[in-house]
Amino acid sequence: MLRAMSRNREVARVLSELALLTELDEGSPQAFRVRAYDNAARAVDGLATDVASMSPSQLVATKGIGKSTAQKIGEYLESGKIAKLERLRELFPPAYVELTRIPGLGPKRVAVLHEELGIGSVDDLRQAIEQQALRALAGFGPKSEEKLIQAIERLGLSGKERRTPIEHALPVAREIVAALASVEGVESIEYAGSLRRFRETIGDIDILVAARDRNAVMAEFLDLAVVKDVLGKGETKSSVVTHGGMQVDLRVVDPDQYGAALLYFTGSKAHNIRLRQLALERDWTLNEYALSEVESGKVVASKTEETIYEALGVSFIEPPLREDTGEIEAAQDGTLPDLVHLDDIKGDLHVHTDLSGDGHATLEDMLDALAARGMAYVGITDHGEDLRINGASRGQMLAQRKRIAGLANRYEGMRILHGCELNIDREGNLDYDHDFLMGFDWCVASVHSLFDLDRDAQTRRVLAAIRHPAVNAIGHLTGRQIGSRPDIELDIDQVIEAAVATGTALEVNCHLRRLDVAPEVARRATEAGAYLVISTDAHTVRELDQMRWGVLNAERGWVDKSRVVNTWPADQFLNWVGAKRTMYAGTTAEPDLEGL
Ligand code: DGT
Ligand code: CA
Ligand code: CA
Ligand code: ZN
Repeated sequence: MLRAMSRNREVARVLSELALLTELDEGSPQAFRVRAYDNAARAVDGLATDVASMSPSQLVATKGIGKSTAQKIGEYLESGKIAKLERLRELFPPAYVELTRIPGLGPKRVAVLHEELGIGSVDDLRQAIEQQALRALAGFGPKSEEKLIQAIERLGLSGKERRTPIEHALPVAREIVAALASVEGVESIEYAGSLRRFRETIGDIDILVAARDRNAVMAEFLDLAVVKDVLGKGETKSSVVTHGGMQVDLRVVDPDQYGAALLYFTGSKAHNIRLRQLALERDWTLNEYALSEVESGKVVASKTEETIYEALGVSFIEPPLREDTGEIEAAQDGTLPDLVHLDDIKGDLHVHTDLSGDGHATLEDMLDALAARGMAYVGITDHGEDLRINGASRGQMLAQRKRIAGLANRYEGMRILHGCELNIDREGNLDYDHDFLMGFDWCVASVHSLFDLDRDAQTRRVLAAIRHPAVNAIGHLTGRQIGSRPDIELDIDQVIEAAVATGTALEVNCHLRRLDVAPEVARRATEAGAYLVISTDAHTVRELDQMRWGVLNAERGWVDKSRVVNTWPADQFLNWVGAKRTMYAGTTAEPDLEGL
């Protein structure tokens, strides 16, 4: 059978890898070639046609793809390899790449550590620090040793098993699933394990296939371009390692057993153990093949997860909840939250256009794409003036407001709020001035720098932003970047309390690198009565599709749909937005909200 799917995702992933490794090689993300590969990755990912069907001249004619990159794409499509990439992979294995993500390091400093001390992994670095070996190097001292060890610990990077941030694991899994879905005889396919539960870091990728003929899909799997080494191959299970250093397990089961296998391999282990106890109470057993009677072996349920949960007398539990943190009890009592799903989302309230220095699409392109996604209301939130490289001046903001007003008729049925992403400075001050801020329909305020301030200082500045009448939401609250930047230290309880008191939402940032607030914070906040807003923070049209990841992150936080303001109908949402502003109507100076 011919492969119906396009190879765009695969080629985009290869170009991104090439950009990353070139950055390590050349020492700067601004290097010309790094930017060229990055732009090309974005361009290929956004293509409407299959990159594999395009001629070299069509490739070069595509915006974002230069001549030399087009050649590399051609090389890859023809041979499955890019010579330069192969060379860079040798130079920079995955353990080395991980080192460069540690805050305070970076390509150049890691190169020094590698040359001077032979450090090639986080564990090497840890040992060297314990032996106080770094301080002998120029540019390093006892202080940097201490900072690095703290970062390693706060990010959970040391130890035997390297875990991969979901940002890097998920695209690989989706690419493999897409590639194998069209193989002859495949009836169902999904990724399972921690990835399906949407954990923020992934040990290994588990892929499950239902097929009557196992050989075809197994052969195709071992032959994928993403595979570096085969660790083991068998009739029902094979394991490989990708070029990015991730292990992938593929299991092929009989279609009749797919539900039982999916349940088992989705886990978590703790959740499985609890389910098995429920089965035993009924004199049944539950394993990866079926739920069945102990005595007779007769199968009670096995084809779908739904039938197994039903037979066990509990309601269906969505994968992100399966951690044995109360979901079994809640499913027995019928008290599971009414989880939010992608089709509940009616608005995206954190969207950048090319008015932000790091935005890539025009206002009209973003709005077209939002309208195509059926949004009932949106907030355009380019950076405020304080982010010097990226932000917009007052004049630019006012011009944008006018432009939006002029577009209102073009997007009937979609209310466009003119907003701003404000920067919270060291003291908690925001961009512009009070009156100018009150002129926006909607504001998100976020921390973009000074991640090292102490807990009191961080908490104080975030509270100040929450208490500002123009601020409707706090963007990416903790500033974390999974696997590479720890969350800022904050008194989360105080933040939640102030959010509740002022009617300010906490954002669930959908970017896979952020997923901020984290599920635990989302759970605590909503239990305490706070509202959330799930926002893409898109800087490209493509990133608008990230909404689904924020939704899954909120599910993992047990968030009830009613707590998510952008699931509300437009009227309810707009009333809520207006409420905080009118609370302070007529005030000319910053009101003192300390007492709230
Ligand atoms: P990871 O890979 O460390 O991010 O986490 P998981 O949850 O993907 O774990 P993994 O890959 O070791 O196994 C996949 C699933 O298989 C796991 O979530 C539950 C199931 N499983 C694995 N080992 C056991 C076990 O010893 N007992 C039970 N009940 N289930 C297991
Ligand atoms: Ca796994
Ligand atoms: Ca596994
Ligand atoms: Zn933003």
